[in-house]
Amino acid sequence: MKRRDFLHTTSLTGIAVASGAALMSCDHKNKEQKPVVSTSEENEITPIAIATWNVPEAVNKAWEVIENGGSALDAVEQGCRVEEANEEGQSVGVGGLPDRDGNVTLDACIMNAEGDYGAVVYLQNIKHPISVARKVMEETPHVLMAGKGAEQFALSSGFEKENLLTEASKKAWEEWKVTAKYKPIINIENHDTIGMLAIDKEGNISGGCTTSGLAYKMAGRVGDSPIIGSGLFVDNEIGAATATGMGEEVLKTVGSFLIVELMRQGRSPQQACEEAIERIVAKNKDRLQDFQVAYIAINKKGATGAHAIHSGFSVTSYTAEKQEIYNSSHYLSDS
Ligand code: SD4
Repeated sequence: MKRRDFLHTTSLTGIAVASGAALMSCDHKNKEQKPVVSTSEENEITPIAIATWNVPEAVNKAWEVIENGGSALDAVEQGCRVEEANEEGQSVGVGGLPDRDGNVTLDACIMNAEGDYGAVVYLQNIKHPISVARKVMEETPHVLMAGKGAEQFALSSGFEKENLLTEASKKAWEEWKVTAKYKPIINIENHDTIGMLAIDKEGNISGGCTTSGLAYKMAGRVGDSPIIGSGLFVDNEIGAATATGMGEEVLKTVGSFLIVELMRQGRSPQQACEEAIERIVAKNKDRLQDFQVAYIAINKKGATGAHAIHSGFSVTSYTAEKQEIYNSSHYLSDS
């Protein structure tokens, strides 16, 4: 048993030193983060809000909802909305980098503790796809809506039509067009697609995932983020997982569902994330330098895991005990 050994990249207010957090030792190379085992007793509830990347405002918002007794579903929706509205985040919502034709197209999904799911893909002109996804889940007989139909549904539900292409993203796209080389790069930014998982005070789990997808993607391309089981999966009996990075590889391995199923079989969230990354690694040995994939996961007890192919993947996590941003462990030693 050792104390947590997280690499803190940012110091946040209200950070409390975790006391007595049990750790599992892990022999995989390059661990920066040790798997966390919750301090909670078997049936104790450990509320948490956790998200991919360095997104303290979003996670703070989700945590506020949880602290005030709100549902995990409200928490993830509210948290994701913060990033969707943030013009500086160029991979989510307004300000997202466009496809190769200059159109910002958004993908998002949400899943609640009952196992209900709603999603939108290729949605344009609407700032909050996560909320449209929730409406699809709660107010239609469907789970997944695309393109114009999704936009019409959003408009008829009271969402406003807005221009999502900011000057900064337009300029970046125009610069890209000079060479127009389509080569998705390893994303090691501190800020990207947001996948968020939460447990509320009732112990219920929900998740959300929202993105503008890969920059300069082919028109019509949809990634993993809005697809149930790939970008996100929640099973209230077991836990939840969400993904970021090269969606094609996550889709091919149905990564988030895989992680939840591995936890069902007894893996810790950390072990499950590592195994899901290794599935991708095994099939891509000679092109690992070309892309990043990262996962985060929680189990029913509030234990967490996070693992990526490359270094540089950060995780933001709030519990009553601790608020932190840390770098996940990663598979490759040379990145
Ligand atoms: C996608 N997974 O569209 C998303 C992109 C992403 O960090 O997560 N970028 O493939």
